[in-house]
Amino acid sequence: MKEGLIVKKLADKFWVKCFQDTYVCMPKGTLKNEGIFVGDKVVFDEKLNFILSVKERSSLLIRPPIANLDQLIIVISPTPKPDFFIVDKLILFAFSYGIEPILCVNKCDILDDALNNEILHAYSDVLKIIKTSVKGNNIFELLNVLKGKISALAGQSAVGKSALTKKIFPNEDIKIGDLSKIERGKHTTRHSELFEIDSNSFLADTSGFTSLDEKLLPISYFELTLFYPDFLKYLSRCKYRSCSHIKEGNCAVKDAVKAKELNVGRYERYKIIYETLRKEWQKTHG
Ligand SMILES: Nc1nc2c(ncn2[C@@H]2O[C@H](COP(=O)(O)OP(=O)(O)O)[C@@H](O)[C@H]2O)c(=O)[nH]1
Ligand SMILES: [Mg+2]
Ligand SMILES: [Zn+2]
Repeated sequence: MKEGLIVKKLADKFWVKCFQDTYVCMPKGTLKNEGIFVGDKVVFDEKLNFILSVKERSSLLIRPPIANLDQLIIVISPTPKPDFFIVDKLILFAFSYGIEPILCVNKCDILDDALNNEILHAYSDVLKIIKTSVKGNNIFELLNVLKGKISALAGQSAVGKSALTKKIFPNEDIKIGDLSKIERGKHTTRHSELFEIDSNSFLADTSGFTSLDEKLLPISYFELTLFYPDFLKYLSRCKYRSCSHIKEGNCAVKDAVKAKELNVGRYERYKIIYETLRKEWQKTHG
């Protein structure tokens, strides 16, 4: 028996990495395929190539479906235009599972000041921001944050997740999409795979998406503000300690939005997510 890390899953087969060796295994007995994910640490029989059990997880993301992530690298780019709703939701998914989100602004070879300022204004108090350009051969900020961590790239289609991955792993068979085809809704990254940078650093490229359902967030509406570090620093100046920053008077967050200290778009998206979560809660709690 050995312990290993699931680095790839295809149909009913799992690639289990154990030091320098990789074993292609199947789950044994009552273990179900659907219950094992890339990123899982497993106990396996190296002679019979059976996975015997899955170790306890620190987290399991749904989209992308990867276990035990340390970091979620949320990739955006000037084209396609950032969908900040997806960004906000990915940040919330990461925070709520105890995964560190990092914002990676890719294609900075074509980034203009207006978008750059918008991104900084909305997110510099929320998470670490790095810049990359595959075209400009500039990925060192990304390489830096990947050290010693299990990370996944996530975000919209065509922002350059696979191009970044290919840059780091030139020998791997990674498909980079043709922008025009992807815009017609074709996804090029079909399965998740953890690529090894060194024995304790791994990176997964994942398929992009066009939307993300906030109803899947493991957060109740009244906890939502706790996952907004940029709002939290104003909370002590709101009149009510449980201020939701929506209908209450004397709200320091609303004042900060008016004063353009806080980003209006980020606040408007917050209200929409809050409302969805509130309705969800009412459905289940009457
Ligand atoms: N200008 C520019 N284009 C890029 C950059 N990175 C990726 N692309 C292009 O963006 C398109 C989509 O890339 P891909 O990696 O497939 O995106 P994914 O869907 O996020 O995996 C391809 O045409 C890439 O060549 C970059 O840094 N600068
Ligand atoms: Mg891709
Ligand atoms: Zn408030």
